[in-house]
Amino acid sequence: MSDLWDGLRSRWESIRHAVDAGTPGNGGVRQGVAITEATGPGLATNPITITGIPGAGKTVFYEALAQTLRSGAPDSTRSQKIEKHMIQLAANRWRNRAAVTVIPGQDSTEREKALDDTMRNGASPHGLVYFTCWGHNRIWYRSDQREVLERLGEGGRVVDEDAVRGWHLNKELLDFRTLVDDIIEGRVAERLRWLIVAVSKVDIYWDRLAEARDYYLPGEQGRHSQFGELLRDLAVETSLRLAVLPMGSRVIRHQFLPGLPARTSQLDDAQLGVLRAHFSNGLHEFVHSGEQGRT
Ligand SMILES: Nc1nc2c(ncn2[C@@H]2O[C@H](COP(=O)(O)OP(=O)(O)OP(=O)(O)O)[C@@H](O)[C@H]2O)c(=O)[nH]1
Ligand SMILES: [Mg+2]
Repeated sequence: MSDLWDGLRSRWESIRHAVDAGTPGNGGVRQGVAITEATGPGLATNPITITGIPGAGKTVFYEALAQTLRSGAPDSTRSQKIEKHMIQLAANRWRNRAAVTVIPGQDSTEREKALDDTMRNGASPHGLVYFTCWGHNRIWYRSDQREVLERLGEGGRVVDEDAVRGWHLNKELLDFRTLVDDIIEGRVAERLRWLIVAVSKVDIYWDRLAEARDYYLPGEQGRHSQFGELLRDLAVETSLRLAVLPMGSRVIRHQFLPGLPARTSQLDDAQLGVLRAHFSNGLHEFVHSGEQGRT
């Protein structure tokens, strides 16, 4: 078991080195994996679901992955509905399509319906990308921002960026716990073969990347966060292929809450390109192996 986490950690570290160097490097990245939006008719094979709590970066991630994000394009807004896409993955002579579904983060009937349609009642993706951002979630509406500010400040407590991050991480943990329990107990995604935890928006906290890594990736015996514990449960109780990959999709400043200092991106577009290349590589690996695996 510790081999698994050691392998995932060394992959994470090689990606970090490659980003610092500003080139894809040889950190296991296979040159020439290209992901683009598929056009024309084709079979909807390899269903992939992207899920995670609101404002984690799912919608923008898809645009970065499929390379449809234009520089200077307006920022995203809160997703109200399920977003369905078809991508083409290509590496050397291997080509395939994947149907990608992005579930909106916000609790709503639309979200429940999206989960029913993609993950419950016999429906199941082959792959799941669980989207996280180490507590740098965007709170979309001012009324919600005010509410969080008030709740965190109760009793005269100081509201700083770590307090806000903690708030989001708690919500994320509850969401991921429900998902993990449901997967293990066979209530959702019965035909799932792999799960990638995407640790996104790393451009905002590149200077604290090791802390984020230790939060999301189980360490040696007894050294893991509650999130890491859930991943261990998945590794023990299921035969899913697992990965934890850093990602950055777009250089955008992050404001935790009004009144707190904004954080600007510490990476440039070329470095985000390196992250995308590694993520695309990981996705290709899993889709490819899933195709050869169980049916
Ligand atoms: N700096 C930075 N900002 C990002 C990144 N990815 C997303 N964002 C910003 O984070 C905010 C939320 O991103 P979305 O992709 O819309 O979030 P979402 O997960 O789709 O949110 P819901 O639609 O509420 O489920 C937007 O302002 C994005 O521009 C990233 O990698 N780096
Ligand atoms: Mg969205």
